[in-house]
Amino acid sequence: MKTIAAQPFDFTFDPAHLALIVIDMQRDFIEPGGFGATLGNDVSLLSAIVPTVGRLIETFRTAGLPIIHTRECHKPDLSDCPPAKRLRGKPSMRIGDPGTMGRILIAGEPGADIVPELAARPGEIVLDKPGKGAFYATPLGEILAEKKITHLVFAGVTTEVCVQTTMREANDRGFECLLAEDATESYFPEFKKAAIDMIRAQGAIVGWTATVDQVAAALR
Ligand code: C5J
Repeated sequence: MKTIAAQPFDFTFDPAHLALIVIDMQRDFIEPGGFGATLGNDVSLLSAIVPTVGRLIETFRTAGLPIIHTRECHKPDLSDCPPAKRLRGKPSMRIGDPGTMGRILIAGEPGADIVPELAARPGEIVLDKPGKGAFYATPLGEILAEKKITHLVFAGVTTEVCVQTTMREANDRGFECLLAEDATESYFPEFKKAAIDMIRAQGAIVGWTATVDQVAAALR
């Protein structure tokens, strides 16, 4: 067994049952001209964590542990995109519209891909998901069961939307979950802080948080 010096208390796990889930580190959220930018967000906040997420991924690669990357995107015919999602708000471009990196949030388009610095390596799983949570309408649950995973480390964007939703889904399914707090980011710093506080409040009601250095120290 190994232990990460986490908050609100130590996170103890068997490395044979640990996996990393990297949520939506896609060009559409992180680069100018993508979905995040069409919603009026400052994407530079998110691009700043790319090296830290890369360090966490390398830690798991070195330890030989499973890595799952997710991408929020939709089929080209939008059959998996509820109209409520596409039509809500007043973005400058909607899901499926042609943007500078191809059609916004559409599978197979350049903008839907993971930023090149964090591209998946052979053997790593890349899961396309139509929702905020990575368990909804994907085989994630079956993949984790097949690999006998019980403990999950999370990274990616955005903290309070797809990361927190997936962590809550995982928590409800019985996984022990830890968020790498410097390998996740929000367009709204106050939302990131609130999400981290919520996750570890009430005796880790959703899960634990720790820095990438703390995770790496335990896996070395
Ligand atoms: C959002 C995400 N924010 N990956 N998606 O719409 O958090």
